[in-house]
Amino acid sequence: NTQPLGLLVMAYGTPHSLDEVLPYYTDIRHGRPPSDEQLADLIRRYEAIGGVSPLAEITRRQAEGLAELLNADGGRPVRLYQGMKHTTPFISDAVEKMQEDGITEAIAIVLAPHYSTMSIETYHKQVRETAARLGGPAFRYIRDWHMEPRFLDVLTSRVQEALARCSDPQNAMVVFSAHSLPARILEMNDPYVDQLRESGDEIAKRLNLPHYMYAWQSAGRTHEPWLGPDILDVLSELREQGYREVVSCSQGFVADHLEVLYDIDIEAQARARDLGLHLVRTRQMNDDPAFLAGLRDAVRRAERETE
Ligand code: FEC
Repeated sequence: NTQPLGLLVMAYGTPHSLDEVLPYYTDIRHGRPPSDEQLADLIRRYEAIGGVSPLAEITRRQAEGLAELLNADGGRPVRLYQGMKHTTPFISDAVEKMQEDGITEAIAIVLAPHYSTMSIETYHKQVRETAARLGGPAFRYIRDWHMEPRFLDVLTSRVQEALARCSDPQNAMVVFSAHSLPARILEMNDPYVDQLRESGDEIAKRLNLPHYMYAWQSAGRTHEPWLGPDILDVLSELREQGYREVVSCSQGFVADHLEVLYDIDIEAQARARDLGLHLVRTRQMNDDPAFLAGLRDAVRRAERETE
């Protein structure tokens, strides 16, 4: 087939300026505007990381880098489209553009490794609904890619590199984290928690880690219970247990964005400092070509599996 395969790369999206924080936050909250206090607090967090999040730029580099690798591997050429969940260009805009451009077959990938009905599935739903309304393109969906070998290779080296920055790596605790979700996913047979453990256990096995555990971060500011333990509480408990050094690996995220630059680098670091803990964060994937090669493999595999 010589017609290009549509490649829809999706990510969370971030406000392009502080003026866009209100519509962005309202979209995240399913159309309910935040209170003035909530809005001010989110603006304060963006200001603390420099005014805007680097996420939009990193997503662009990741998507373009992935398309470049795919167009250089001798396989079917791809045409890239980018769709964001909460800001422009929205997922539905991207799917409309694909249909207008005459793309009939496409692959959809989300820039987050672990699958949940409350995360990845909500992206897929938007694609499915838009494509159904327009009568195309036909999509194949990459559900998860947390066990993609080249992704795990990079993650392993990132943890290794962070441990090397500890003064006593054998006695440091490695804390794997991902974005928390409402605890009701536990009653929904959702694979999210198991997938986080699957990739974390694999890294631990490869590095023969003496101390590692799981925590959740960045829980939403709502009244319902969220998955725990929260990484901030974990830091306090680890100090009580006698740990002096912690490596934080936010393996559920692949870019430097608010939830890493604020929630870990500012908030968790402040907690660690108060406790007298040395906290070292693993570097994010961003547009590392070795990581993008893992995504390329995932796309080609999805293409083969559904042929
Ligand atoms: O750098 C940036 O500007 C964007 C950072 C960002 C990423 C991200 C990823 C995920 N989220 C996930 C789930 C939820 C759920 C709620 C929720 C709320 C927020 C808020 C901000 C925010 N998220 Fe996010 N998320 C990012 C940013 N997220 C800001 C709103 C303020 C706050 O609570 O802090 C709760 C919604 C509700 O109220 O109903 C649920 C998941 C991911 C990782 C997977 C993915 O990337 O899609 C899951 C990046």
